[in-house]
Amino acid sequence: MSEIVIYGVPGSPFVRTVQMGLDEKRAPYRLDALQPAGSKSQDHLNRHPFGRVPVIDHDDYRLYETQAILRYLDASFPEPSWQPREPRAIGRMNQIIGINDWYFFPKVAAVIVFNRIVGPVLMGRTPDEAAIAEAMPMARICIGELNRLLGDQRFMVGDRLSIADLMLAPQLDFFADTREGAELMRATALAGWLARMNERPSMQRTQRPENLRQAA
Ligand SMILES: N[C@@H](CCC(=O)N[C@@H](CS)C(=O)NCC(=O)O)C(=O)O
Repeated sequence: MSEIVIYGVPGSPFVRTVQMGLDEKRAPYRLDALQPAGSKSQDHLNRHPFGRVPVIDHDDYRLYETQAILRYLDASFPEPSWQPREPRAIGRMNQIIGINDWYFFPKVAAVIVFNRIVGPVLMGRTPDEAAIAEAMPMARICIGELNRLLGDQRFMVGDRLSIADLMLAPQLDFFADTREGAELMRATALAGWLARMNERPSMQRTQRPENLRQAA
């Protein structure tokens, strides 16, 4: 299998999800690292007209949208599968991916992680406390729901790693480094799940750059 190229900003949770996925599948890849502003460069807009990361190139096949990339990787490297077969488990996995993509990332992480860590570290910005406070009700709903859906399972859906775990782990690992995330996740089953995910070599080998790893 030829090397897959990931275009992405190091430390971006969606990029880390794809890195983790490739690491889990033991598939060769290379990260073509973009600067944060690079996602809006013309070169990158030619790859991804919405100006986001990640994008992958696999030979002459180009793909963006993280969950689509993971489904492609799972189809290309079938064992072990990341997708359950039982209908209710499939529904649950897709529900969790939707919570991440529609609520947690855009309405919580993109506000709280950005204001607490990314903005101050990479752009010298002062956190917008009003924006953080405004995001907190949605943060409580997201963490409450994800914790409820996890319940006492080992992984987000049953006893095997799925796309839901790969989508969420980099997001919640970053969020847990903010004071709001740490507080909301304290003593939850979700914190135990994150600790188990953090023991995986795929998490350890895809750490955020050091400057984005300091709790805020
Ligand atoms: N729906 C996209 C979301 C990707 C996304 O929003 N990535 C963020 C980084 S974590 C990004 O590209 N941000 C750059 C920007 O908004 O300019 C996916 O699943 O890949």
